[in-house]
Amino acid sequence: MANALRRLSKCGVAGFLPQVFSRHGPRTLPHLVCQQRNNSTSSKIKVDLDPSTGVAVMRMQSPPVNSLNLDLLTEFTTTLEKLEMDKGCRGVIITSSLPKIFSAGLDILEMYQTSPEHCGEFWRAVQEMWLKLYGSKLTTIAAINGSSPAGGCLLSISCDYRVMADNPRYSIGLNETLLGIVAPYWFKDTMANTVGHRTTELALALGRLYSAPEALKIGLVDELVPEDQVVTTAAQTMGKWLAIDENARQVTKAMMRKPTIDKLLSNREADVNNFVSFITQASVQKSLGMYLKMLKNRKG
Ligand code: CO8
Repeated sequence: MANALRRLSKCGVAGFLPQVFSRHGPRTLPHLVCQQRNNSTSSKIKVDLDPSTGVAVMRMQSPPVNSLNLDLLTEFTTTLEKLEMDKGCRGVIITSSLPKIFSAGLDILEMYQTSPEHCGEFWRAVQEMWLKLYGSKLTTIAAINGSSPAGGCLLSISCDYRVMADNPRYSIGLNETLLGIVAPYWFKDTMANTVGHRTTELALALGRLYSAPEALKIGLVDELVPEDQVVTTAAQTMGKWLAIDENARQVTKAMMRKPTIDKLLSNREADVNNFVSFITQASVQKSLGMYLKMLKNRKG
């Protein structure tokens, strides 16, 4: 825990210097500013907040595939927290600045051949990201402009609304069983809250990755649009959401999501322990190693 807090505070203080772009050009909001990193690591998330609309765009920019490693997760959570505290921000669009990839999901290298302590720290960061995003009082829209497996899918379905690029080559789903691992109950709950119990059962058991048109059909995403219109469509949709009475919308969101969130909140450390004891098993490590090898071989 001490490690996690150290890392959070490291990133909270030095994680990024948010550049805010308005029609009047880039500016830096004082309330979003923390001290500049004292190393040369560049930010993994670019934030553009338009003060005239109150809508921020968070662009993940962590090549090659926006895999959610400890740094990206921590920065994601910190960024969202800061936007939540910013009175000028009412909605967030989450997208990727990488071509063809929204997010490859959790970074497998954080879970493969690492210590139990590291796995625990990593898992707390995954929980934190989900708790913040799923429970955010802001309106959140995923502008899914590429493939979005596993943790990338979780990130998407934790938003209020999903717009995806209409490209059958892009896929989305909770494919954990293909890696020989099991989606935790709160991944499963988030999915079931989106597409229903039976569809989730089939999706999880088979590790289904749905093409964009299939994802629309089962309600995993809400809308497909041409690739170059994903963010603009998300912005238009955001306008409709922001026209709703803020308090009524927030209370409704909390009513729908709180029971799912509370389940994890009342059980967080047990969930970390479950994850660590599961992921460090020799057989699970072997499956992860084989999956990584498969990803490499696919290239050749
Ligand atoms: N983690 C770490 N490295 C990754 C990941 C990842 N999730 N995904 C890709 N990479 C690496 C590749 O190995 C490759 O590395 P290298 O260049 O060293 O060979 C590099 O990123 C580029 O990948 P590709 O060449 O495959 O890129 P493509 O553009 O061809 O394809 C894809 C992009 C479609 C995203 C493809 O990389 C892919 O399918 N990746 C795997 C996605 C996946 O299965 N993710 C699951 C992660 S597990 C998770 O999110 C939930 C875990 C819950 C745990 C619960 C336990 C109890």
